[in-house]
Amino acid sequence: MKTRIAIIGGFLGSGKTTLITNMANSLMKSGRKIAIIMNDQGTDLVDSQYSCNHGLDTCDVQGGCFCCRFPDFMHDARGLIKKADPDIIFAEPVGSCTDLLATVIGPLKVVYADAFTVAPLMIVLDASRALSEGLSPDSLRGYLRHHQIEEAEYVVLSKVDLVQKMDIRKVTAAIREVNKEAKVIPYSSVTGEGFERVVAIVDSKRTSDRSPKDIDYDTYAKAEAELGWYNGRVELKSSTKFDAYDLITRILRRISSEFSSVEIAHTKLMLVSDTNAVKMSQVGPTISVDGVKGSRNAEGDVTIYVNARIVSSPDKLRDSVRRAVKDVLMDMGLSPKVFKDDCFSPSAPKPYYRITKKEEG
Ligand SMILES: Nc1nc2c(ncn2[C@@H]2O[C@H](COP(=O)(O)OP(=O)(O)OP(=O)(O)O)[C@@H](O)[C@H]2O)c(=O)[nH]1
Ligand SMILES: [Mg+2]
Repeated sequence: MKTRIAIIGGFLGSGKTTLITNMANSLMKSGRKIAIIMNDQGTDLVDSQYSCNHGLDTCDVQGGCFCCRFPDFMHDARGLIKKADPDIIFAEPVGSCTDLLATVIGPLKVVYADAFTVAPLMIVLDASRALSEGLSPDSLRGYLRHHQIEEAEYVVLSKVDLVQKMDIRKVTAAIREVNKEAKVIPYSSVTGEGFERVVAIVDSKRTSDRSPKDIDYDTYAKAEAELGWYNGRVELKSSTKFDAYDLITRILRRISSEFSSVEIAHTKLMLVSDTNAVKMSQVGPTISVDGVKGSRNAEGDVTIYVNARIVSSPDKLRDSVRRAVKDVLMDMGLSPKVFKDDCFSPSAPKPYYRITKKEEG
């Protein structure tokens, strides 16, 4: 039997991982077998830790996006099928990635048609950010977000709990100007609005049938390169309890004091200790907590993953994040045993396949 793959794309911090883990948990309760493939330009990923800590079968494709590392993506998918024979594999591409119809869904439909069926492409769009920053393609990041919406088969308009009803209508109208065919589903992970509708589409037999959209790869590459990409891992031991929420909030505040909120695409930290696991995020000006396990108190062996995607040179971003993490740990009387990190700008996307409708036919 073919395995169903659901690609959940959308810009950095829009809510993809939250939606995928919620859907995976809900579908597993209804008896479906679920697996997840995460994706990032670097290593030490908050998202993979987050879904693993939810007890979900998770793999990740590291060091580049699904489109550039398509054979790794297929290797992971086949590994998950062998291990757990899932009914549905959720795949979360890097948030700065677009052209997914041509470079991920196209190859799945043409080259791997015997093994997989592909759900319609879902793009998650942060309603509060769409409202404050608009959907114009004129800026570099705007170009990426605009293309993501252009190719969507469903736009999951997330975080509607943070905006007024009339603003939801305003953003929906703006989405329709970009893409008349896409269905828009207002959704909130906080209130549960729209969730069942999204799950029903993933769990249906509907398949992706939209044609790829034109794209200028030079602009796409420039838009990705505008971002600094920091991934770090800190390990320490603490014989006394400390407040993980307080530690992470202080680090997020320190980092954000050095950048404007529009520059902060997404900074996320995950702390895993012997007694708890906590993820916190900053998207634009908004900090939110995603508790996973236990209380706010951490103790024993502690690992902290730090992933920041901010408009910045890699050098400035590396310095800012390192200083923030080291200073806050010192202020709280904690000393790292291991501190590993990497910071870069994503290199130009070079998809392994790019298959358009004509080639499919
Ligand atoms: N208020 C509100 N917050 C949300 C909603 N969905 C997600 N969030 C929060 O937004 C933050 C980012 O969510 P993620 O799921 O990590 O976003 P992502 O798209 O996976 O981010 P990247 O992987 O970095 O691209 C988290 O702190 C979530 O709790 C929502 O519907 N409402
Ligand atoms: Mg994510």
